[in-house]
Parts: sequence; C-alpha cells; structure tokens
Amino acid sequence: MEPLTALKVPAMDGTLPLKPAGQVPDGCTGISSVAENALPNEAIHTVFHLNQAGEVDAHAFKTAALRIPGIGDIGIVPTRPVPEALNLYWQQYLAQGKQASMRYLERNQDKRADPGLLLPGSQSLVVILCPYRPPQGTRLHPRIALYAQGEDYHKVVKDKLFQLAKMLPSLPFRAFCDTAPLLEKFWASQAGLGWIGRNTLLIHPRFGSFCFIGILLTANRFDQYDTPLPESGLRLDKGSRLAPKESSSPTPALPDAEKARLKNEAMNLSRHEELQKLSPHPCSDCLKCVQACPGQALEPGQGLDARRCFSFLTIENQGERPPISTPYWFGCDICQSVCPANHIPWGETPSQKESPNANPAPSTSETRLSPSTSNEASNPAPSPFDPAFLPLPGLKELHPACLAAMDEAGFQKRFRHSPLCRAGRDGLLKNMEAWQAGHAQQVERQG
Ligand code: B12
Ligand code: SF4
Ligand code: SF4
Repeated sequence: MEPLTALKVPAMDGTLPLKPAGQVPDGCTGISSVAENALPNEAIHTVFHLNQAGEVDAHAFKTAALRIPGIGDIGIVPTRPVPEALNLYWQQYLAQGKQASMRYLERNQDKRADPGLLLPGSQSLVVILCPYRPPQGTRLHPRIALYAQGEDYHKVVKDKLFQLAKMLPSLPFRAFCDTAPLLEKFWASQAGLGWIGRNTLLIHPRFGSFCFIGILLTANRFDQYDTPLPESGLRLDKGSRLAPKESSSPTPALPDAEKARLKNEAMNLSRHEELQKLSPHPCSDCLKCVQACPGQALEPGQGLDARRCFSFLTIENQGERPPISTPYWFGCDICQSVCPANHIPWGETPSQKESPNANPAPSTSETRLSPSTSNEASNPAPSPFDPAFLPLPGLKELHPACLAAMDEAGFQKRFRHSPLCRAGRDGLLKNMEAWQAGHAQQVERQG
C-alpha cells in the first residue's frame, strides 16, 4: 500500500518553529519547547527539557505522547541501518518475485536499508501503534477488511505524528505511515512494540495485530532508547499471556565473516534463525494463520508471497483478479482473525509489566468511543482507539447493485476519505465479480 495515488495527504515533513524557551528547571541547561497549534481543542502543554548532552527526556516525551487519543503504544530507537541479515532476506524476497507487481517495493533499496537516508541528520525513529479494531458490538461491513472500514489511516496516523513533532524541539523531521521505503514492522519490533508473527504482521502484546504503525524520523536525540521485547513468553498457541523472562539487548553489529555466513543462509529461506534473534516471533508451534490462508500465501519461515495473497489481489492488483475465495471484497483479515493474539479483549489483563509504555486498555465501549481531551485530571487514560476508524456511514451503500449505479465521481464523493479509494469504483466492481466467481466455484465443489 505504499504510494498514495487516489488520496491527497498533506505533506507532513519539515521543521516547526521553536517556541521561546519556557521556564528551564534546575539541572537543565537546554531549551524547553512548548507545543501549540495542535489539533483543534487539543492543547498540549508539554515542556521537554534537554539534558546537558542536548537529548530529549524520552520518558517524559512518551508519557505525553500517550496522552494523545488514538496512540496505543510508542517506542523509540536510534536511527541506524537495518541488520545485514534482513537486507539479505529482502534481496531474496525480491529475487523470488514475491512482491508481485508492487514495483515500489523494488525501488529505493538504499533508503529501506538505511532510514537515515530518508532524512539527513536523522537521529531517532519514534514509532507509534494506533489500534484500529473497533469496540465489540460495532456494526461492521462484513466484506471489507477492518483496516479499511474507517477514515484513511495514512492521514489519521500522520496527524498524530505531526502532533508529536510539535512537542519536540524544532529540528528537521519526517512523518511516515505506509507510504515510504521503510520496514515499518521491523522498526516497530525493534522499538519494543511487539513481535513479527508468522502472518508477517506486528503483534502487540495487548492490542494484537489490528494496529497501524506510524514512524516519525527526527533529528532529535533522546536520553533513552527502547529495545525489542524479550523472546520468551507469549506462547499464543497455548492461549497464555506474555511473561517476559529476561531483558533484551540492542542489535549487535555483524562482522564480515558473519555476514558471509548469513548470505549463504539467506539463500536457504527455510532458515531464519538470525532474523529470529533480531525479532523473535511469538508463535511457538502455532500455524493457524498459515493453515487458514485461502491463497496459501504464507509459508512458515518464508514470509508472504503477495502473488497469492488476496489482500494484494483485491487492493494493489491493477490487472485481472482470480476468483476470490475469502469473505472479503477488499483486503483480507483471515490471517489476523484466526490469530489467538487478536482474541484477547483489550480490557483483559492490562498488566503494566507486559508493555511498559502502552496505554491502559479502556474498560468499556463508551470510554473507547468518547472523545478524549489532553487534560490529565479529567481523563487520565485517553482512548487508544481513534473513532476515525469506526465504519464510515457510506459503507452502507457498498454492495454490487449500489456500486454499479454509482459513477466514479459519486464514489469519490462518498469514499474520498477512505482507503477504499485505492481500488476505486471500477476496482471494487472487479473484486465483487471475482468474489462471485470464487463463491460459485466453492458451491460447485461442495455440491
Ligand atoms: C507491501 C505491503 C503490503 C503487501 C505485502 C505484505 C507483506 N507482508 O509483505 C500486501 C498488499 C499483501 C499487504 C497486505 C496487508 N497489509 Co500491508 N503493507 C505493505 C507495506 C507498504 C510494506 C511491507 C513490506 O515491506 N513487505 C515486504 C516483505 C519482504 O517484508 P515484510 O513482510 O514487511 O517483513 C519481512 C522481513 O522484514 C523479514 N523479517 C523481519 N523481521 C523478521 C523476524 C522474523 C522472525 C522473520 C522470520 C522474518 C523477519 O520477514 C518479514 C516477514 O516476511 C507496509 C508498510 C511499510 N512501509 O512497511 C504495509 C503494512 C505492513 N500493511 C499493513 C496492513 C494493515 C496490511 C493488511 C492487514 C491489510 C488488509 N487487511 O488487507 C494486509 C495484511 C497481509 C499480511 N499478512 O501481511 C500494516 C501492518 C500493521 C501491523 N500490525 O503489522 C503496515 C505496516 C502499514 C502500516 N503503516 O500500518 N501489505
Ligand atoms: S490471503 Fe488473507 S490470510 Fe492469506 S496472507 Fe493474504 S491477508 Fe493473510
Ligand atoms: S495465528 Fe499463530 S502462527 Fe499465525 S501469527 Fe498468530 S500466533 Fe503466530
């Protein structure tokens, strides 16, 4: 879903003017910045003190960030190249053609391997997770993947990143969600926000995988950085919750001999021990997503083959569709809905030990939906769910007869703020035809 073609998203890059220094408390030699001009009715009065080394107080910043409604968790890592093992994996992925027709995945390999190239002078990657699974009881469109039921997440998530940028001293930054050559799931795992599961998605210990990832690349340095979550514990197949056993350490640099060995190993894609060390998956011996995938697109240890993935075929594919054998007209949620990580309600076991930074889960659907303010006293726990991700009213009109009667302009009018614009009216109609063909085939086989 990398390039944004149909939707206009405001540029979120640049620098913001630094406010005159506020009160500098004892022990701080640096500047304070007071962020203003946040979203309407959102007054963020946060003062960040730089220490003597010119670093932002990471704990204070993350605490303030979690007061922004819709941010479920946050982690920060220093800007650095991705480990060689991952680069090699990536090269192999492309060589095997698993990117299907997503040509944008072939471009900008240098930037993907080194996010520092996306922003000269960049020091840190601030990674946020925005949960998008609506509260239980919400009426959903049964044929549209969850991520596409609400407003366009690119804009919603980038708005939050922009708010974060305003809270930092004025240095260059760039805000990304989905549209840049950046391995977002990998960086989220390095920032301690979860693990990459066999469905290839980032799984947060509390919010599961129904979360968007946003990344703020900034020239600010922080006094503390996060590390990956410990390997042990989640055991999703056994239905138990995370129980970290040991603390983790940052990714080690690899010597040349080790790189050569890894290159050989990467040629044999059935082995992923090195990647496992970087970002262990929580799946243990569970294979639910692999077995449930209708396109056999998931191969254990070998990632996802987009050529066989119905998410690709219904969202990105510009050509003809094969018959669709999923419940969905747009996107696909099967490998997420079967995952035990997504069967844990947010309200359950919100132990702070599990993920030290995460926002506490809301206890009722009312609190999830009520608009939050950043006033700590009146609302100590802002909702990690942004109501922007609730199903759009226009979805009611999304069925074949209605869509056929709509012209492209009418479609754009209703869905211009929705991820559905990526396929457009014609693309969706093609999907619906392919879905009918797929279901006719199934009926035939069963009969
Ligand atoms: C291209 C793309 C797609 C493609 C390909 C998906 C894929 N898995 O590669 C298609 C169109 C199929 C797709 C589908 C979906 N996408 Co998409 N997509 C992207 C995009 C733009 C790039 C991903 C990419 O680089 N893929 C290429 C392959 C090589 O890399 P990878 O799978 O990311 O990672 C591999 C390596 O990094 C390596 N690796 C790294 N660490 C480790 C650790 C271990 C142990 C191992 C073995 C391997 C390993 O193996 C990984 C697994 O294959 C990202 C945004 C971004 N810029 O990152 C969003 C993104 C991944 N998509 C997202 C979403 C929501 C979806 C869908 C759920 C939408 C839907 N409902 O239909 C589906 C999910 C399908 C699935 N199971 O992945 C979210 C996922 C959020 C999350 N919680 O993880 C992202 C991050 C966008 C965002 N900003 O929120 N997507
Ligand atoms: S086809 Fe569906 S279940 Fe299979 S990998 Fe793609 S999104 Fe997941
Ligand atoms: S369904 Fe099982 S194997 Fe797949 S990601 Fe979830 S825990 Fe891992």
